[in-house]
Amino acid sequence: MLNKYFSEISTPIKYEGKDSKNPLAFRYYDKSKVVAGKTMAEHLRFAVSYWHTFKGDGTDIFGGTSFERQWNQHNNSMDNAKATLEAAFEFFQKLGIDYYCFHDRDIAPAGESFVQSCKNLEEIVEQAKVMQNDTGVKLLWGTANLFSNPIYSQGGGTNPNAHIMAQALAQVKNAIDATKELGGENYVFWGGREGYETLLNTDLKKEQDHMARFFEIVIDYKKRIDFEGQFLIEPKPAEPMKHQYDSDASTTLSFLRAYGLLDHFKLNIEANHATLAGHTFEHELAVASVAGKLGSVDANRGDYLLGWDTDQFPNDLHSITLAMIIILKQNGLGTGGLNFDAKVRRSSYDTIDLFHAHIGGMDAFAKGLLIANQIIEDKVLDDFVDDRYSSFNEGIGADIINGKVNLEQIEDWVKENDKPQLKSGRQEMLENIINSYIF
Ligand code: XUL
Ligand code: CO
Repeated sequence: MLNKYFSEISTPIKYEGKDSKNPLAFRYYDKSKVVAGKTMAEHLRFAVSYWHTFKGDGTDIFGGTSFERQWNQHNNSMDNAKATLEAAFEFFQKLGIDYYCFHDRDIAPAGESFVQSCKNLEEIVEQAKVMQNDTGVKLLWGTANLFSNPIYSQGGGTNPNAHIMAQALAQVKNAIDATKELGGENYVFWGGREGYETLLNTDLKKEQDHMARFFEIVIDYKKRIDFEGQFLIEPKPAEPMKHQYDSDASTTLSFLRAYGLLDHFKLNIEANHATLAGHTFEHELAVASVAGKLGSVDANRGDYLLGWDTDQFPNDLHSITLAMIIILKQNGLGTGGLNFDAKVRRSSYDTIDLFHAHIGGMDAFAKGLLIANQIIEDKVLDDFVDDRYSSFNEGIGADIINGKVNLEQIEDWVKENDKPQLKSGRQEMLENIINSYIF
């Protein structure tokens, strides 16, 4: 096992059970424990996000770097990128995590020219491939960073400049090639700057038509190179743009449906993006899931008091339990997983903080999985929900649903059957039941 950048951890993090007081052990995440026919590792498919964990340096809009990482010499060199890759694989092994996710410009530096950037990426991919083979760590998904380079300040696929749209497409091609080369199981589109700042200079129709064309071109390429990974779109309402086209799950699904693209995509739902959109995490997961489109999850959380994407590590067991109920009910995430799109706080200076953060997130989801599974096995919600709609199983309810009555016949029935019986939704009782499983 590599041992250079995280020497404070000498052996991989272990499962020690719930009574352990060791802050560097798992109390619930027992990789090989079988729950409902699958191991915890198979259910949860955790991934580390490269950009936050290895490229994050504590910078925020009020100040620069606050973490000094041994692998980061704060330059754009390939040596720096290679050292970062080594640090990454050492971290994966010591944490005992099976997957990672990357952005092209984080794993390899942008060069002076587009051609040079592509070469840099290819070179790093070769090294990553060797390290994946040596360690067994796999790529959950790759993506192209179409938001850092100033050329993308007015969008990638929706940029008003055709040259820039073309460059965005070319960059995506290379990022898909890299993902395919590394056996990536999915490829994510995060519409970083696909949106607009002001309608005064924006043709909304044109920009969405262009985005759809962008996807068509990429879908055509995916087919021709036989890339079998799942395409995922990650909704987010705003930030950096004021309005983003893929603002939430429902809007994204409508866009895909309107342009006939639905079959080619699933969604990557992020908890913090859900709350920024004015929804709960479980709402976004449920909207995607009932449409058969919940493909993967960016597992993080926001802050109730801060109105931006704080990308904190997930630790809210209530929210995680509700999320795991939805995931278990659709029989897992398929090729997707739980990617910690999360960063330690600016004042968490030490590399050990990266372990605490991930251990906490993994344990919270492991515990959430156990609780959710018990709730499902005991059918506490299912039976209630089934009963709540039972008036549609017979009589007028069944007739309406099965198209057996027209509007006048319905009116006649209502005239004969005045005053519906009101049945409580029992929200408080159900909330108490969920809590009784969590406590
Ligand atoms: C940004 C964000 C990205 C995506 C991947 O808000 O969530 O990190 O997860 O491009
Ligand atoms: Co994300």
